[in-house]
Amino acid sequence: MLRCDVAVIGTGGVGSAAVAHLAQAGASVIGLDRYSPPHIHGSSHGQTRVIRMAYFEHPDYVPLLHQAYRGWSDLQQATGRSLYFPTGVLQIGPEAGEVIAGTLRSAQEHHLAIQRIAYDEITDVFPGVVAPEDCVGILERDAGYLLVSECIQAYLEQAKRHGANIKTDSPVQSWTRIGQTFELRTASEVIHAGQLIICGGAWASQLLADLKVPMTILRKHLYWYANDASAYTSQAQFPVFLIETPTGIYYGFPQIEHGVKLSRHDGGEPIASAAQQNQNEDPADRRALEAFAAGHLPLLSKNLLHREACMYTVTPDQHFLVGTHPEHDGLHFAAGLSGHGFKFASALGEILCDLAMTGQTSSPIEFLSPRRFS
Ligand code: PYC
Repeated sequence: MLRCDVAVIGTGGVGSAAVAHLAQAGASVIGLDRYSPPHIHGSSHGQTRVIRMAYFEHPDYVPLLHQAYRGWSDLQQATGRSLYFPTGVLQIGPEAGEVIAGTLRSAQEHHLAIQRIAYDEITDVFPGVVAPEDCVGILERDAGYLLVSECIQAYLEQAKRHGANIKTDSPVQSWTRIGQTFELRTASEVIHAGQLIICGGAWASQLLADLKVPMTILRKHLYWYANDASAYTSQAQFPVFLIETPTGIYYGFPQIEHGVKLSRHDGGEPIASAAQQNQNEDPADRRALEAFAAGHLPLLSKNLLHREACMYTVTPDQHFLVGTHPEHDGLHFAAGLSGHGFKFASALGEILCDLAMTGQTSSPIEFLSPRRFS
């Protein structure tokens, strides 16, 4: 039997950060993952993730974003890797829509620098982008993208350097509480841990079933198109973008290596469990995305170079579940990241480390407590 101070189930974005922070804080830590991260079976793959501060989802995320930006910068410095690319983020939508109204609210409440771009100026500033009618643009310059697999690799390197034991290809079959100890079973091992952290991504709805918060797992598709025009390159100052249209919210990135990555943020195909995930194409999703591209990114090639599928794990209000389990005081979790969580992984890893090491955190996470559903 193995013993440790803290066991972490799931070493994707948040779990790898938690393991690294715990190991650096001097805890004996075992990180377990059912695959070998970074991998394409969960929610932390697909080359890039958006990072932005004027957060349309809710202004309460902004303090956590300050912490997340600091965390990514520390990780870059500690590992010498380039992880964050400040290309700027351009958001376009109706003035009163979810994206623009929410972004303006966060920017105003937190005094964040943003630049408004009128509808008829958007194509002048960004040749290659045609905004939906009657929409406005907001450019946030101190925003951009993270390289997702590289972030996970960097945290896992840091974790190992500080003595963490990372067990890959080790699905946790069960966890139970025995007195003050958590007992975890894999196919070949029993682990006893003083504290348990669960960051199981799409597997969280099973691992945290007793939270009784319904989480919907959605299959989502990522597409990379060839780029014959210089318009969509970061050399041409092309930013990450997110566009709210009458038919959906689409987003994409400047060209990186293989091409221009595009995806749809809303929608998605519900699946009963993470075990049902596969890499199959969804022709209707692709048709809708290509109709969006034809209308709003008219210089983009129609040549699809690459495609991947990933999963969102969505809570009823699309806000995260983070904190200490209401019935198990040594069990901490980050779950239900609802398709917008990766950028927070550096902050959430640090917060989970604080909770496991001290039982508290100074980060403002009360709004993410699962108690809001009870
Ligand atoms: O987290 O900003 C985000 C995002 C946009 C689309 C998908 N995720």
